[in-house]
Amino acid sequence: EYYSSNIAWGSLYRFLLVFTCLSIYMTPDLSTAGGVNAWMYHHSIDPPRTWSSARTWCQQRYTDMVAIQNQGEIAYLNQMLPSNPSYYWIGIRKVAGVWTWVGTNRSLTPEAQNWAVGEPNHPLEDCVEMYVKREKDTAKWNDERCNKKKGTVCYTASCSEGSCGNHADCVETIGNFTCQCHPGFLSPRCEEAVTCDALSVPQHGRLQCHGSYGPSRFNSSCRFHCDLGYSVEGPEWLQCQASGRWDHPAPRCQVEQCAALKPTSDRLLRTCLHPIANDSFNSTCAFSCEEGFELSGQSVTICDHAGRWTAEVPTCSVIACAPISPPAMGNMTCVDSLAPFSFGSSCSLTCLEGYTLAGSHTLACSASGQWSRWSGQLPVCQAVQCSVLSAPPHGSLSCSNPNGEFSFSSRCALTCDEGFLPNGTAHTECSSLGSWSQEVPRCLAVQCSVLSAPPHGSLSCSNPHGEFSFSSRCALTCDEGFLPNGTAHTECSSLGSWSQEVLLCLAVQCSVLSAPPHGSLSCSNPHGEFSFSSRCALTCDEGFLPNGTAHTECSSLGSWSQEVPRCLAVQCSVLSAPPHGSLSCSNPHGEFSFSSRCALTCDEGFQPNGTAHTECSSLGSWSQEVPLCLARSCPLLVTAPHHGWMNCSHPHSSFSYASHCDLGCSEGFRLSGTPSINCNTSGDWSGVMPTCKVVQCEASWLAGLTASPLSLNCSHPRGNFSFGSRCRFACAGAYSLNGTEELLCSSSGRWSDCVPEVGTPLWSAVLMYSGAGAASLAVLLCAVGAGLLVAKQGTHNECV
Ligand SMILES: *[C@@H]1O[C@H](CO)[C@@H](O)[C@H](O)[C@H]1NC(C)=O
Ligand SMILES: *[C@@H]1O[C@H](CO)[C@@H](O)[C@H](O)[C@H]1NC(C)=O
Ligand SMILES: *[C@@H]1O[C@H](CO)[C@@H](O)[C@H](O)[C@H]1NC(C)=O
Ligand SMILES: *[C@@H]1O[C@H](CO)[C@@H](O)[C@H](O)[C@H]1NC(C)=O
Ligand SMILES: *[C@@H]1O[C@H](CO)[C@@H](O)[C@H](O)[C@H]1NC(C)=O
Ligand SMILES: *[C@@H]1O[C@H](CO)[C@@H](O)[C@H](O)[C@H]1NC(C)=O
Ligand SMILES: CC(=O)N[C@H]1CO[C@H](CO)[C@@H](O)[C@@H]1O
Repeated sequence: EYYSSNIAWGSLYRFLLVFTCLSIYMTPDLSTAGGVNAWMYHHSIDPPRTWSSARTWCQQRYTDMVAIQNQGEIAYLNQMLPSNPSYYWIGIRKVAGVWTWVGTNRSLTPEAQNWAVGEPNHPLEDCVEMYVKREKDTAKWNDERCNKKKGTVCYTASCSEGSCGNHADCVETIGNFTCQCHPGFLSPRCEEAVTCDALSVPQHGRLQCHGSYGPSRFNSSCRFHCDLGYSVEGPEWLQCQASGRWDHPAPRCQVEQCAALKPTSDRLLRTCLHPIANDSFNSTCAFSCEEGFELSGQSVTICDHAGRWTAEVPTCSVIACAPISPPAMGNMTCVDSLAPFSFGSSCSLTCLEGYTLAGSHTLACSASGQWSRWSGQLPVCQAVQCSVLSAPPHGSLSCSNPNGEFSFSSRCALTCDEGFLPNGTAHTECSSLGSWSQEVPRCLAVQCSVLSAPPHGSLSCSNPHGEFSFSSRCALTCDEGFLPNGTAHTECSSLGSWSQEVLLCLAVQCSVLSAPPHGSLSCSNPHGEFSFSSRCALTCDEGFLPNGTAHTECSSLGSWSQEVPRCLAVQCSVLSAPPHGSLSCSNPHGEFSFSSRCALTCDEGFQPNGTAHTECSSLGSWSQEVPLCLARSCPLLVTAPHHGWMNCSHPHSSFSYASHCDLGCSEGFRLSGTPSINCNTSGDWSGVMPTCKVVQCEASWLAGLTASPLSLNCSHPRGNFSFGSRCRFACAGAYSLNGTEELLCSSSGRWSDCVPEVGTPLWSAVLMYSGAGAASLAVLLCAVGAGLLVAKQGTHNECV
């Protein structure tokens, strides 16, 4: 701003007109394009004033102390002001250590400085005077103490608020002002902003503009943006300058550039695509290595939108195979084209004498090997092999194998199982040529003596290892009826001896037989007494018989075909005593057997009907039969008693021992004699036959009847006044019968009713007439009858 102002002052200088308080009116020597200027100065030298009072004086009357801003003005003032020995204060002083125009409050610029030689020169001299019309250093400035008193120079301003627009400074001229436009604005009132050329939108980018005075006007600014992967080449911001030009040329959008890729190895292969430009945004490079080398790092890198590669360039290093060492018992020689045990290395392998190489003789380190990238597995040096030995049957091999099984210098020893012996040298060794020093012998079974079968026997042998050899087992089988004497088995031991030297067959033995009582044995013994096939026959004494087969034979199992029977006495039939008898027997050889004798005894009342003795003969028959015991007979009873009955029972037979007869009489008769008789043991009846007599009724009452009017008419079919007798009564004269008309003698010997009396109609007369005799008699008779009845029956008292 000051710069601009300074320029304006420089251009205006020659056109200034100056007035003074002394009415010195200076007509400008030139008229200007800026119009009429009217800048008025006023000065006063009397009284002299201090700097502060000088300023107060100016400010009270005019605008302010003079502000000198260029050399032209200085020269003019020097010329126009009258000479004053104390010179003149000007409107500049030190404020806070800085020389400042007090009117405009602007610092003194170096261009505007007008110091006399050697000035300013004192720290305490804060105000400035001007040497007007001085001989030396005329019109120059000097610092002075502010309380010194000097002439006063003032000025009057023409500018007022609103004289110019907002974009201009109002510049005093003589009696007038002029609008001094701020940069970027145009006259006359400086309200129009300068215009710049319109900017065009960049390729691969866009534009953002902003201006407070309109697009592309002064002070408008534009910002450039570029698409992803592009960057602004040049200033990002452009501003329209007061000169009407942009402060910078318009930038371009430049694709982001990545640094050129530097190869890390001459084995590295690269393939790149550059869709936009070389090594720039979106460029893609793929890496690989030559054969035998391997990539370490990313195989692809891309130039990103910020111009950076996404990955560093990878490196190629030679492929290394695993280090290998020569096999045991071998040597190795390697040739390396690049590095030890690396791609291109080749190793050849050999074995020491006596060993053969198993596997490849040469191993190459390749890029695609299978085992640790070698072309093959590491070979081994194997000892020379002999044939595989196997132990013969019944033997076992124990080998020492310093170089592996059945290999060079292996030594094997044969050990035969127990009972076996090797048929040759038991040791062999694998030679350096791969052959055994000798064959492995066989293990042969130990031999025992030859066995032959004994008489009555045969041998069957199992020979697992040959006839009559170790562990042969022979079993003796004896013919039927023979048994081995002791063990039947023998076995050939591992020492060549039989466990049992002699085998024999002996006949089977049956138990010793002895003859039973009453018998004798006779035997035939082809193989010894009571042995297999011995036969024995039993003979019994007379009257005795064997109770089974009399012959027996010793079987092959050692048992008799049957037991020797006993000799039993000949048996007669079993006798039993007849009824009512008992037998008593003597049995020297058993009941009812040969020579048994039996005698019959009959019970009392019985007697045998034959010979009572019999004997069992040797033929088994009784000398005679046993008789019967018959009951003794009593005399035959033919008839029962007259008017009676006989009831006989006969336990044995009719009218014999124990027969019993009950005897009785018919109704109305009574027994005279014993009511029963028995037939006793001696055949006699126990008593004589009784008789039956008719029952008698009482007839003593008859005597009383002779003096009574009763009539009595009796009939006696079985005897006088006995069972069945009937008596009828009747009364004579005027007498009536008082009672039954008829009496009947019952079978029990009682009358059927009481004896009647003579009737009562005449009773008193009768009584008086004939006395009490008849009546007393009748009462007596009835009393007698009743007494009899009472005696016989106990309840019959109807006549009492
Ligand atoms: C003062 O200046 C203005 C414009 O600069 C002009 O229009 C005017 O006439 C001048 N006045 C005088 C008295 O010269
Ligand atoms: C003059 O300017 C200074 C700084 O530039 C400021 O501090 C001071 O207040 C100003 N004085 C007046 C009267 O404007
Ligand atoms: C120009 O623009 C800047 C920033 O936009 C602003 O600070 C400045 O005051 C402006 N100048 C003018 C003269 O308008
Ligand atoms: C860059 O590559 C991306 C992905 O391939 C694609 O989308 C984009 O359009 C490319 N940009 C340019 C400028 O070619
Ligand atoms: C004979 O006696 C038997 C037995 O004592 C008896 O049962 C039977 O009735 C009697 N006979 C006569 C006619 O009395
Ligand atoms: C019959 O005899 C009974 C007694 O002996 C006597 O009581 C009764 O009076 C007699 N009757 C007549 C009619 O006499
Ligand atoms: C004496 C008397 O009169 N007797 C008689 C008994 O009864 C019989 C028959 O009833 C007669 O013939 C008797 O004359």
